[in-house]
Amino acid sequence: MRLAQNKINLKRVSLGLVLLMVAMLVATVPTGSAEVKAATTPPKTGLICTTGTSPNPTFSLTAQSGYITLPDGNISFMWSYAPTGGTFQLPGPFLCVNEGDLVTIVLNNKLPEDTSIVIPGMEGVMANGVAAQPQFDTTNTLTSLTNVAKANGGSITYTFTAGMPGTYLYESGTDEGKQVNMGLFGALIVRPKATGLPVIPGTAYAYNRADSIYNAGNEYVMITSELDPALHQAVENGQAYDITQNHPRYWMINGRSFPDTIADNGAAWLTTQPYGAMVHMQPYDPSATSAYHYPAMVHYLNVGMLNHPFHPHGNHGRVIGRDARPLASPAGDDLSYEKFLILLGSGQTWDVLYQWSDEYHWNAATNPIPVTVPQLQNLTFKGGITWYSGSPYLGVQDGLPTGTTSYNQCGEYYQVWHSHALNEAANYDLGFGGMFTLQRIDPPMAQQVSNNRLCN
Ligand SMILES: [Cu+2]
Repeated sequence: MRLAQNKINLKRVSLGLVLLMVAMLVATVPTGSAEVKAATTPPKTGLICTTGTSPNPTFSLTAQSGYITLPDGNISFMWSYAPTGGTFQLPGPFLCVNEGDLVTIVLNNKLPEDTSIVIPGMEGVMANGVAAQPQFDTTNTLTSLTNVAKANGGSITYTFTAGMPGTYLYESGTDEGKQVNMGLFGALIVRPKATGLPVIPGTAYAYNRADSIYNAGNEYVMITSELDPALHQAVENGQAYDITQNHPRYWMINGRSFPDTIADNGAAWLTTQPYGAMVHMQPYDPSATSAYHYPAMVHYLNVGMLNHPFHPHGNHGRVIGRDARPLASPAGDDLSYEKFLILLGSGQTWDVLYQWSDEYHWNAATNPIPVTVPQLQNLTFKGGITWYSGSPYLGVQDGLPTGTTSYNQCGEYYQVWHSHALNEAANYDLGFGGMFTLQRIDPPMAQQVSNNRLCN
């Protein structure tokens, strides 16, 4: 009976995978439409790409106002880039294009002031057919880093060839201190041609290098930003605001603050904040045919004004790219490096690979952890809620105190992943919150099956 149940569950899993693959195919099949397209059924975690029709993808974005919610119940007025004809969202859509594509971004402006888009590191950008360039007023004062869409209904068309693969910010180039803080930012990922590199099902490459391979089902974006509610209130009410007095109170990943960061993509109560930030993995699998033989990919982008020391607990990462350039010597030597805590500088992007190895293979029967496990009440509970399985062993669920609500599904582990500037791990000075998410490690599939308890 248990075996039969396993088979049914596994079938469900494979059917789910097939449906997901079909959905991905549908999302990437060229339709000739110039409109922004996104997958209709988003995965619970991980990157949701908005794609166009390669080799000439066109994206239409509208700079407009809207609202987001914060975990403490506050609501903030925002500006952001919505898909034209779609609903307001923060951040702007994550645009994915291929190396060599001729990319068009049409920017429509519903804001009461001029705005624009810059893509730091992208070369040869044209605006309405001429080279994009900084703008000056009649007194020769800089008014924008690039050509603008005029206030209240203007539009502008940017075009460029996506020349170098990697991770790019796109953001306002006009009055950035104000406009980027208001939420005018998003991510652009340029996929490499990967010509001549081995084609391995379930994997992808971040750069034109064999050592940039990763598990394509485990790809994540984390855009970090800060929010000072005083700025947002002033803009909403048409009042003055002194940017030199900027004092962030909310700290965000992908437009959300913890604990909203660990909610699924498309969580129902976060209608204008579609992107989660939980990193969901399984342990390294020595079999080269398993997706978990390959690391997860995390694209970090820091669009804020401050630097953030960032790390997951208990897990080094391998830095393979910075600012959309692979870490390689001119001769092509691998210059990637392992790092526990990385410092996300303002305006930087980092491409980092993560692999979780079950290093010590702790097992209650055959290889017990050589410490006395603390009393349960002293472990990870808050308000009678826990993500702890009741056991320190991966894939094992054990008793929890009476009255505890557990969100543990299958004996999985959770580790924090956050800005180590701990004032940023807060919502309006109240911790924990803010620039903070979780890494979730599920037991290997074979263990899930033998436990007769599949994670999802
Ligand atoms: Cu930490």
